[in-house]
Amino acid sequence: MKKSLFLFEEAKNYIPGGVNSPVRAFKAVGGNPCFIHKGNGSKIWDVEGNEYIDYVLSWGPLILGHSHPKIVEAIKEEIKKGTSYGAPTEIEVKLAKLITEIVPSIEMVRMVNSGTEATMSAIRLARAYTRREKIIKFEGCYHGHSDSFLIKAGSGALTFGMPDSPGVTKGSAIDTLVAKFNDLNSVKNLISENKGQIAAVILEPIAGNMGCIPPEEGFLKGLREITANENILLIFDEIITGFRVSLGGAQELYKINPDLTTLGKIIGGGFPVGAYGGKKEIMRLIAPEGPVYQAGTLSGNPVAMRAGYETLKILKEDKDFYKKLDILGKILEEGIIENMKKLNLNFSYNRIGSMSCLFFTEQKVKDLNTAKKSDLKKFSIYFHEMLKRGIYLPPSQFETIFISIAHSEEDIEKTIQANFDSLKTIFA
Ligand code: KE4
Repeated sequence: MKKSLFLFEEAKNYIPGGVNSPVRAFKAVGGNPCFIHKGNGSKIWDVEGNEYIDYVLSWGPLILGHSHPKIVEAIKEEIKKGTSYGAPTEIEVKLAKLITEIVPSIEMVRMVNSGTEATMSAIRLARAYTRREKIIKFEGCYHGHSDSFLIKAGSGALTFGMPDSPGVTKGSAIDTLVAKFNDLNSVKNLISENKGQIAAVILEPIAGNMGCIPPEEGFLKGLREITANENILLIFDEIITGFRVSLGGAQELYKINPDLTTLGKIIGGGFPVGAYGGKKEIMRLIAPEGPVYQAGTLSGNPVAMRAGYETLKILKEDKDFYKKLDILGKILEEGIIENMKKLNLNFSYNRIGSMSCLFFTEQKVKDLNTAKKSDLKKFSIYFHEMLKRGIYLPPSQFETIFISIAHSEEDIEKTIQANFDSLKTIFA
């Protein structure tokens, strides 16, 4: 770990916290981050040459695994022609068309460069379309770092949100209301307290940022009904779940039609991309067709578009893709559950397809409060025990592991064994 440590110390001189995104610094689990040298398929190697089976996959984008040959070839071809023109290109039209074909609720889509940009823009659009200012988000759901979302529940769930970060003004916090995931009544209360003032409800249809938490029976359907009745836009943030839990995302899995959807991660094939889309009637408000301004120097750049296009084409053409991913996820889940039985442990395990999370609590985890019951100290030890055994997990209890199609059954078996040995070391 010497070289990683040296690099981390060096990095801290020039980059806040030595990282370009906070979760990478291992603060939640202690120790120092591995500096990664390369990735291929399901594996990554750190700068010391240690090999890991990767369950972070760049926080979701790499559903095909690292350096998929077809993606590498396509990017090479694209880059040889040029990298960015700040002008329209054919490939961005092809990707937009493909997304609208795969996700019926998205009739039009605008490309941006990150998930944060996508959700920030979607909220602006919702406010313009409804001429209302307030939004409802759910505690524990993460939608990027724009001011409207760095908000925690105000005192008493019926009052306004409060800044969750210095630099976020009361002015921007006041328009964000915070409900509880899987609790329709918390939404109904906020709506009745703010009649006619709410532009949108935004959520991760399957929460991936407080560990993996699926929606309970009726939750999404109830949200769709309540928002439709109140002329509130329903925004599905599918930046994780889009093309992850099924080709058409969570909205296909649960058969719910949101008014707007935000995308990212997988649609960029490993390059910086975000997108927001939905009904033409709403999207037509976006400049230059409409008055709602949103722009971006590298939005729709041909390299990222090509990587995303080729990725989605592979997902669309392999009719068994998601079945294969789900089988891998099932084998891992059953192996971990079996391990816990052998060790007389009964921790909570949530899984949807190739998204899952082992919570260090025996409580059923269905929202942020129950997720917070997890023993974070034990999780930290588990994280490092698994790392020692060549398994690279997200360095936080409140994240989700991802499996790629490049993960082999051998990788999964090795992970199950490492899980048993790690749990035994901690709890036996
Ligand atoms: P970005 O701005 O990081 O591209 O996307 C923000 C975002 C929006 N919506 C959802 C559902 C997300 O999960 C994210 C970003 N996810 C985190 C971790 N789950 C990215 C990792 C990081 O912050 O470094």
